[in-house]
Amino acid sequence: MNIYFCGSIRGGRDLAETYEKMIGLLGNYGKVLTEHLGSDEVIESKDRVLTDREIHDRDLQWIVESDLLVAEVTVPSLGVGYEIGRAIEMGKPVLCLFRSGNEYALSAMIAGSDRVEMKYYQSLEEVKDLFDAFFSVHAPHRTS
Ligand code: 6IA
Repeated sequence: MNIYFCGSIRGGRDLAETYEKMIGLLGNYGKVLTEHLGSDEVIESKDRVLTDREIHDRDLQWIVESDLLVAEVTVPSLGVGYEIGRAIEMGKPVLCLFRSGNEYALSAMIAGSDRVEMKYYQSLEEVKDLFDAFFSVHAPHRTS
């Protein structure tokens, strides 16, 4: 099971720690292709040497290779929105998570899409339950 996790980079790193924790949880269900998203150091060291074109093409190829996509959508990010749209067009299951009770407003293009599973959370405990529910439908026979 290949999992593509999305979280804001140039859109803002306010929730970087949350991304890191979500990536840790997702590791229980499969291989997270975008493990670097939780760590500023890794993004800086690995991706500074890549051009924007190389980052775009590599990430898109990873979406192709993924079985599904999980996006943390609280901090607005053009890249995350773009990835969600591309994954939908490829027919991949998409889970979007928005942390309730903060200063950010969720785009109607995500909140209003019937092609994403839109979920709201406040704690990581809730996120665990949301992952269990999502993966029990989309990866019912997983072994890890
Ligand atoms: O528009 P954003 O930068 O917030 O888009 C973030 C999303 O696009 C993430 O879900 C990533 O999958 C993807 N993405 C954007 N930039 C990168 C990147 N390097 N490395 C990997 N994935 C990326 C940017 C490095 C730079 C800040 C030094």
